[in-house]
Amino acid sequence: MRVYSPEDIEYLDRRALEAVQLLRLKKVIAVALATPFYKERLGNVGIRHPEDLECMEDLRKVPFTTKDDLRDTYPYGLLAVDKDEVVRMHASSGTTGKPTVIYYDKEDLSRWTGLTFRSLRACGCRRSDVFQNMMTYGLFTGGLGLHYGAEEAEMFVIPSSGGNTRRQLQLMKDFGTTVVHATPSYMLHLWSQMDEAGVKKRDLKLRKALIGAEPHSEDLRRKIEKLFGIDAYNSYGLSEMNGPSVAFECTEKNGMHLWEDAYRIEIVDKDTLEPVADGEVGELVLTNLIRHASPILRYRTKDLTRIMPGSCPCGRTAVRVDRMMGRTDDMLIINGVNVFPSQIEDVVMKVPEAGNNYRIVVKKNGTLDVLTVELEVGPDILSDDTRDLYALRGRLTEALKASISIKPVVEFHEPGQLPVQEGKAIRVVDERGNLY
Ligand code: DLL
Repeated sequence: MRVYSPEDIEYLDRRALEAVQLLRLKKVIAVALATPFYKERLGNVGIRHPEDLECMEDLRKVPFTTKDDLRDTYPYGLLAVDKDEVVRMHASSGTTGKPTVIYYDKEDLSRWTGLTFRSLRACGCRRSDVFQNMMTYGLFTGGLGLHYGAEEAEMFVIPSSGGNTRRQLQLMKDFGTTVVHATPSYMLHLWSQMDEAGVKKRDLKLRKALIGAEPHSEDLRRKIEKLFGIDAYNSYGLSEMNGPSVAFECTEKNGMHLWEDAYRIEIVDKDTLEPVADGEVGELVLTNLIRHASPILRYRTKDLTRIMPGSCPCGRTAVRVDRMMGRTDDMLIINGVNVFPSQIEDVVMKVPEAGNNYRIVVKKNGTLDVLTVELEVGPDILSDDTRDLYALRGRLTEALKASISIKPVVEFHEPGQLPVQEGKAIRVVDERGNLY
C-alpha cells in the first residue's frame, strides 16, 4: 500500500481514494469489534472480523448508529481503547439529560488536526494570518477543534473563545486579526456592536470569516461578506465525527469538500433509509474512518443535504456537499448551541408547580436568538406571594441552564392561557424565519 502525503490525499482519483477508505475502514471495524456494543451489532449481520468486509459497498451491511445508541452506552460503552490511552473528550447535547460523549487518543487528535489544517489551507488561510477563534473552548468542539489546525498551519492564533464582544473587537483591532472563526449569527452580532465599541471597519484588517456550527443561507453569507468586506466560508462538522472540518468550503465557495479519506459519506432517504439517487437531497450518514477511541459507524446525522454534481475547479477530489438544508429531527440550534425540546421538557416536568401546558418559543432579538420557555403554573403559586414566583423562576432558569447550556427567559401563565391544539401539541414555535 502506498503512503500518501497529506497533499496527495486531497487529489486522489476515486479508485485510490476507495483503497485508502477500505484500509482505514478495516482498522476501524477492528477497534469497533472491541466494544460489546459493536461486537453484537456487527455480529448480528455476520461481521466478526475486519476481513468480512471486502469492499466499501459492504459497509451497507452494517446497521446505522444513532444519538440514542450513544446515550444508551453512556459513558464508556463505546470506548474502544484502554482508558489510559484517552487524552481528551468532547461532548454535545443528548436528546435528554445525558450528553453525547466522544473520546480521542493521541493519534485521533493528530489526525483531526491534519483535517483542520487541510481545511484552513483549502479556504486560503496562510502562515501570515492572525486567526481569532471566537468559538467556545470547552466540551463544544468548535474552539479546540480548529485551534490545533491553525497552530499546525503556523498562524498567529488568538484563542479568544466565545462571547465578550467588546473584547473581541478590541483584540481584532489591536492585533490586526485577518481571519475569524465564529457562528454566522455571532458575525452579525459583532457587526451590530462595532459602533458602540468605537471600532470602525477601517480599523480592522479582516479578510476572511470561517462560519459554521449552525444553519445559514447563502443570503446570510453574502450579507456578512458585504458588511465586513471579506470572504466567508461555510464549515460543517459534528462532535460525533470529531467536530469541525468534516466538510469545508475551498476558495471556490461552491459547496463544502467532505474529506472522504476520513469520512465515508452516504446520503439516504430519511424514511426508507435507502440510498437516494445521485445529487438528490437526503439524510447525511457518516462513518468515521480515522478515530479509534470512539469508533462510530454509519452515523445518522439527521442533517439534510445533497452531493453536488461535477468536479471542483480547485482540483480536490473529495465530493462537495451542499449547505445543510434542514434536519429530520426537532433539534434546535440556538446561537450555535444544540438544544433538543425533550431536554427542556425533562426539566419542566420535574417542577411540581408546573401546570398542564408549556411552549418553547425561539425569536430573534436583533441579531441574536432568544429562547423563551412559557409555562402554565398552578393557581396556588399565582395567588401566593410574588416572592415564590420569583424564586420558582430563578430555580427553573438555573435548572434549564444547567441542562441546555443557555439561559432561557422563563414566563409563567395562568392555567388555560397557552394555546391548545386539538391534535398533536405544538410545543416549539420557531419565529426566526428562514434559517436554511
Ligand atoms: O457544531 C461542530 C462545529 C463547530 C462545526 C464549529 C462547524 C464549526 P455539534 O455541536 O455536535 O458540532 O453540532 C453539530 O450542528 O449536526 C448540524 O445540525 C449543525 N451544523 C454544524 N455545522 C453546520 C453548518 C458542531 N455549517 C450539528 N451548517 C450538525 C448547518 C451545521 N448546520
